[in-house]
Amino acid sequence: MPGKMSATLADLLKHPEVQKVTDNINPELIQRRKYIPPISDVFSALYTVLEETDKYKFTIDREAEKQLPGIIKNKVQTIAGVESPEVSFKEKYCKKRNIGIVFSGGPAPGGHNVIAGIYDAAKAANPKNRIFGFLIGPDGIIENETIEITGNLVDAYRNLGGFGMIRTGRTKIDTAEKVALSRETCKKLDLDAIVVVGGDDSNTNAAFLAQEMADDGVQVIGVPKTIDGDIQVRDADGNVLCAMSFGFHTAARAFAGEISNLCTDSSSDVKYWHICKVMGRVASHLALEVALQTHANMTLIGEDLADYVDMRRIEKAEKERTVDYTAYGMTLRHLSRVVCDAIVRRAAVGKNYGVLVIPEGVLEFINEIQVFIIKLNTIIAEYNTTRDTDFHLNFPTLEDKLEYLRRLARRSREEGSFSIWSSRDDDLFNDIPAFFQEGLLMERDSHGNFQFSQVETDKVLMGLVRDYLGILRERGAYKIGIERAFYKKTLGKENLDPDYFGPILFRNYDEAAFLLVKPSVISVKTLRQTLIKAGAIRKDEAIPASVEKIYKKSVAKFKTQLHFYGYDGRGNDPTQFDCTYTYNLGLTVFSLIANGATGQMAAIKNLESGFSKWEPVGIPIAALMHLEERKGKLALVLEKSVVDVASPAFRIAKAFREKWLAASPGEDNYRKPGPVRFAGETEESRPLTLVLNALG
Ligand code: FBP
Repeated sequence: MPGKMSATLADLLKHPEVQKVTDNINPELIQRRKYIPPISDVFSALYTVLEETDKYKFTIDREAEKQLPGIIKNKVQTIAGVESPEVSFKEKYCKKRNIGIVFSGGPAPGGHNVIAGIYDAAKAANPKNRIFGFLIGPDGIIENETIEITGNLVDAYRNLGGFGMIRTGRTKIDTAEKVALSRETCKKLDLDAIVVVGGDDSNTNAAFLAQEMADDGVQVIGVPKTIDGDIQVRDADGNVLCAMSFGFHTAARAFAGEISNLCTDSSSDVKYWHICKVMGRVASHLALEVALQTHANMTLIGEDLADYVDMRRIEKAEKERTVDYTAYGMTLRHLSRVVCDAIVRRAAVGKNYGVLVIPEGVLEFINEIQVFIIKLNTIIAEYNTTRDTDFHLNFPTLEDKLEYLRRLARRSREEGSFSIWSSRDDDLFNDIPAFFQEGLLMERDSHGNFQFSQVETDKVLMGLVRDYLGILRERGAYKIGIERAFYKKTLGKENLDPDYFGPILFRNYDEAAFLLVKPSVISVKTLRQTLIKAGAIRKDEAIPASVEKIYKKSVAKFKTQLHFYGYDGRGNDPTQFDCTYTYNLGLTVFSLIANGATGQMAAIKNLESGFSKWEPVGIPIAALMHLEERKGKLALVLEKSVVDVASPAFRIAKAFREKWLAASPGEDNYRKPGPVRFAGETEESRPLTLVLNALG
């Protein structure tokens, strides 16, 4: 500005407004940290007691009985508040304790509030209680890498997302050596209890640690964490004890917010199909919640695909008096056809755009892929154990790995008893694109799980979709419907009679609101031939510009944008639901510890109802365990809870499938969940899946 000197950078940097807006601490953060989540009534009392109940029954696995004798008889424990218990109880409850806490597995919003809950309850019981955080996951226990968690540290992380305070890792304490080292750490820190905040595998690990450490007097308590939502606990009669792991709501809301924005963009720009892969390496809970939150045009649910039965194949086989095993579960090819059908139907009403949600674990539910995953899991695990070396180190390139598989196929031809990898497996595997072969062969995680987040599931499926759409285009079946009014207006501008050209150009001119160019017209050349044949133009005459324009508008190009929603949502700050849930979980953990429990998982019953009905409980982990194939061997684990296709949430979403696909003239039916908001009125207080499932 003339006559006015601009401020020097040094002056600018000193300016209070600059300092304010460039500070890491902004008003949002201050407000978050200050928020005090409501606590369940029982925790308002000075002390809490545990009451065992026989109300819940479990089918106990024989192997669990054998391997976990010390905790297999544990029961569900409810918590009650007491104001003035006996002196001996008070002494036990308030005795000085050292408690270690570890995060295990992927981050999930709310973890810091679990720590805050434990810290607040522990300090209230006895200010001398000390809480230690194991750094970077279970490695921190094995290697005795800890920090003491102080009040200031807790305050800095209250209501904040991520696991930044002590970080996390995926190591499993699964060998005698690691257990011995962990035991040493407990001794050195004089620990009374360890709290394992983790998913199904980590809670499994917690149960084994509880068994191992029982004689040392170290209690072990698990906490159900995972954005995937696949830790849900019911007893044998179907009574829900834990409706959802923490972190699920926040991640689902974050994904839904982003995907809803894509719905808005897609229906504005009308040129892209947005392909959204969402985390959930096995279960499709996140995808289902996103569907309910956004009403995206199409959401695949893996569990639904596995449930598919091809009646035509079954009938055909019955007539031929055979059994067709391929009739059960959907094949990848079939799935791609289903997706294509939806795309073609939307295009026919002028909507050559949309939003497709794919759960990252969808391939786990596709029979032929699942077979490969299991076979390769076994081959890799067997290779590593029999040779005490690493498959991936010894076979670094894809070609090396394929060569090893070829050797196995040769062996199966020579030795009749060797069947893990046959020539047929090898042939089928070689039909798969190289990037997907690489994905299927990639390193498993420390629990032996296939790492779906590393595989471009969406690319595999969309490759098939793209190929088949190409075929449909050639056949004249994939076309963009032209709005009748637009057609009339366009031809009118050139003074052509739309009713004359209509029946020549379109296959549905008589009745439809959106006109479909005849399947035989698949190029300007075939358009020309059609017009000549109908006598609309002479051989030497040009195609009328408006007619050509209409034809070109009907040509469907399949343009996609791929998105992956996972790590971003996982890093979100928790919703009020998750803040409250996790803080109360922390209080529950301390109550379990102070009352001497071990081998239990802290949980909140009635999460599906309003907060006033929440009921903190301890759930016996050993009673939930069963045998499952892991790293090629049967192992005792906690069962993952996948989407129940008979649940109200799924059935309702399925009932709306056609509406949300909106393959009919008119508006789409998108829903805007809005961003995750912390202050003010929030639109919903819990996951929609929970709300709906509570109805059934
Ligand atoms: P947890 O089961 O440990 O909570 O992790 C789940 C998850 O978020 C999955 O949805 C995803 O497939 C996986 O973590 C990604 O793992 P990583 O962080 O090792 O890439």
